Amino acid sequence: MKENIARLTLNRPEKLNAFTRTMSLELQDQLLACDENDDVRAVVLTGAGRAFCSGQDLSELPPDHLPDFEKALDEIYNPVVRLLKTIRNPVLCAVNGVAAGAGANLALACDIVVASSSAQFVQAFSKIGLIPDCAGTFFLPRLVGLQKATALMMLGDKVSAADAERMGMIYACYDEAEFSGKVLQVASALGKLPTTALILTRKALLESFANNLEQQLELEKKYQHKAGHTQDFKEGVTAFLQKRAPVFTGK
Ligand code: T3D
Repeated sequence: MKENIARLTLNRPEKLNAFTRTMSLELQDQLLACDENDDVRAVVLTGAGRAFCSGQDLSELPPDHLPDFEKALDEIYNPVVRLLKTIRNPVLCAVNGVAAGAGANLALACDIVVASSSAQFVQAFSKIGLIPDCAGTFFLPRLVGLQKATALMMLGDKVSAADAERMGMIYACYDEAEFSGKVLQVASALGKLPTTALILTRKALLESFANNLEQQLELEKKYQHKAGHTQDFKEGVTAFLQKRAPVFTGK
């Protein structure tokens, strides 16, 4: 860990980091460890080699020996998405290369997604007769709208990182040459911000999907009360009045 940032790397580059049960269990352990470690203020999720993640390892799905899909989602994918949305650290996804199937949707479940200009996003599921999972049907239409999401998911088009940025699927696309520097810059910024306020922001945004205006106003009141009682709030206002940069501790 450097500068309070934990870096988690999907690491099976020879298979474009295709997702396996073992990889999921390791990722779940690592995310939990970040959640429990007060020194971690931001998490970066990325892939080794030329890909971010090519989705489910298809060699683990022999067509003549069908797996229990419900069990697989219960144990391999859904726990990861839940952790990404509940751990006490903001998660930056650094999509270094192709992100396909569950790999694309794993990225979209992170708080902020940036990608290298060489990356592509592919909703590959329809090509093999499956439906998009890993919460893709939840996040993608909310990011790009129902029409684009439907077309991308039905047709399985490859979307370049630049187009993904243009359509609001991701926060930013950076030139390959400057990608790692930019990732570090965004991660460092996240690691220095008031962590509790960031996590309450994530919760408020997520819950807004199920709330009406009145419920959301009440929820903002509740979370603002929490944020307003952190040391970081005191520090933020004090620093502003003293005309200096704040030093947030995440407390
Ligand atoms: O219950 C459940 O578990 C269901 C859950 C499903 C969730 C899903 O994620 S379903 C979707 C699964 N993913 C895919 O269908 C994507 C398959 N891969 C591709 O379409 C392409 O590989 C890519 C678009 C990602 C990249 O293309 P390209 O041309 O850059 O690379 P490549 O040559 O196709 O792949 C390189 C190697 O990686 C190759 O192996 P080889 O020939 O060099 O030995 C290829 O077979 C391997 N690979 C790529 N993706 C996967 C994979 N091996 C296993 N599983 C993969 N998903």
